[in-house]
Order: sequence, then C-alpha cells, then structure tokens
Amino acid sequence: MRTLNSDTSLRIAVQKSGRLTDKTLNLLEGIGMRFDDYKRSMLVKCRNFDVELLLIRDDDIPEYVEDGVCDIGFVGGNVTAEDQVNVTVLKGLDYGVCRLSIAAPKNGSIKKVKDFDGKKIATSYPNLTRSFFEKHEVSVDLITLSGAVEIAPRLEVSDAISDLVSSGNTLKANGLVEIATIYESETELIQTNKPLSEGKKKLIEKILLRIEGYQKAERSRYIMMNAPEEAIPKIRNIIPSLKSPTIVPLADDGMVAIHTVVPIAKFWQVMEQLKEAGASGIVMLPIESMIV
Ligand code: PRT
Ligand code: ZN
Repeated sequence: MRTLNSDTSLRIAVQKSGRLTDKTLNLLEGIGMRFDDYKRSMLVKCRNFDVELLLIRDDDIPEYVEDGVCDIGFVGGNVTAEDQVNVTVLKGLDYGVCRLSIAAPKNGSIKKVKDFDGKKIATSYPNLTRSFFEKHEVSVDLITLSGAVEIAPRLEVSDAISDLVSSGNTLKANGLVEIATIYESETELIQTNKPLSEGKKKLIEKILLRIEGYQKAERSRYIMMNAPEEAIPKIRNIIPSLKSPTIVPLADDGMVAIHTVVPIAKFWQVMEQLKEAGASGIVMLPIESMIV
C-alpha cells in the first residue's frame, strides 16, 4: 500500500514562466501565502504555510498531479483535457480564459465543420481535435506541431488549424477565421487522486475557501455615500447588497451615510441610479478579501 506522505509539505504545481505565472502567484499571495524569491528556484518553500511550490512547464503539470508528485496544481483546462489525465478538478479560476477553435483561411472553401472532411489540420491539441471531429463524423488528417500553428496554412503545411484563441488577433493577422469552438478553457485548480493525509486535505479545503473569498472580493467593491433619510427606501431597492447596508446618521440634519458592497459588474449602473435617487459623495473602495 502507498504510504501517505503526511510528513511532507503540500506541494503545489505552478507554471514557471508563462501566461498563468503572475496571476497564479498573485492569487496565492492574495490568499495570504508568502514565498521567498521564486524566480531563482524550481522548488520554493512557503514561509507561513506547510506548502511548497514546484515551478514547471504547464504541459508537465497535469501528469505531475496525476502521479502525486504534486498534490494540487494550477493549469489551463485545455492542457488537462488534452492530456486525458486522472485528476480531480477542484475549481475553475476565471483567468487564462481562452478557447480551442478550428480556423481556416478567410477566403478559402472551408466555411463549416463538414467542409473539414479530408483536410489537413495543424494543431498542438491532437486529442481534443480528434475527438471533436469524430463526434461530428468528419474525417481529417491531423498534423501535430508544438508551436507556430497559425502559420501552417500559409506555409502550405496544412489546410486549416486547431489552436487556442483569446482575442482573435493572431488568427486575423494570419488571414484565418474561426469556424467552430472545440473547448472552452480557463485556469483550473486540480488535485491528485492519489491518497492524501488528513492534514493535506484540510489545508486544501482552507486554500479553496480562501480562493473563494479572494475571488468574491475581486469581483466586488465597497461603496460609501451620503443621502437624505427619505431616499433610503429608494437606495435600498437599487443596491443589490449581500446583506442589509450599514446606515449611519450624519451630523447634518436628516442626512445619513450608507455603506455597502456591490458587484463590480453592476457598479457603474448602480452609481448612476444612486445619484438619481439623491445620493452624493459616492466613494468606491477595493476589497482585499471577503468571507460571507
Ligand atoms: O513554457 P510553457 O510550456 O509553460 O508555456 P506555454 O508557452 O505552453 O504556455 P503559455 O504560457 O503561452 O500559455 C499557458 C496557458 O495560458 C495555456 O495553456 C492556456 O490555458 C492559457 N491561454 C490563455 C493561452 C491563451 N490565452 C492564448 N491566447 N495560451 C496561449 N495563447 C496563444 C495561442 O496559442 C495563440 O498563439 O495566443 C495566441 C492567440 O491569442 P489571441 O489573443 O491573438 O487570440
Ligand atoms: Zn506549454
């Protein structure tokens, strides 16, 4: 039987240098973890938790987590899905958002999925691309490339591509148009399915809870405003607050200060409505963390 490595630190896999690195490290620091210089070493001890980071290429993360070399890891869903590993996805993280799409030359004959039949498709994601076309019963010839996929049609290496897209600018610059989406991706926190000690399980739960608090705070703003007392019912209708707003009487007769939390997505709309309802001196503050 495999022994539980309860005497070792919780090991977290993070991309060493790439699109997900800063956001992941900021997130870990945002939930209270402190690390020494992670630029110089592959294995970095956390100063205030029984945690260490293993900084590696993103392609290696799912397998390291599957094998239990790392207990948890932060990696794009696209990589985990392509590698077809046996891990548990604990949480989608709302950054590194992109999609794996099939794209073809703008003025060519490929306009829909069926038009890919018999075509050569360059990709770094052969597994996801193959299963997409199998599902659509379209037979394609896949050419696996490790990079620079978008120039393959111009070099006549392929007729079309299957690649990650976020803004769409790279496709545009290479005269390609998106035909269909194969996979919608975001960064995910994944966990090994190998047995974990109780201590590690508790620590993972704590990390998850803190991430939820951090994400809620990131999506919210604390707002403060002054208003005449008679405007309170109208203002309470406008504010989609988590709980009742705090209402404090001011020295000025008939005036109150109102404090509450609003989702950032609604902030501007709420601001305008509040002003119309009679609020003034509206101040917005970022929130560092939030447990509700
Ligand atoms: O060295 P290592 O192997 O660790 O890094 P990498 O070069 O393989 O990966 P990296 O850092 O480029 O990307 C890491 C992860 O970021 C990916 O696995 C995705 O989960 C996520 N991500 C989000 C993206 C993109 N957006 C993205 N736009 N990964 C790559 N791209 C590339 C895409 O391949 C294409 O070349 O950006 C180009 C398209 O971008 P737009 O904005 O022009 O559409
Ligand atoms: Zn990679």
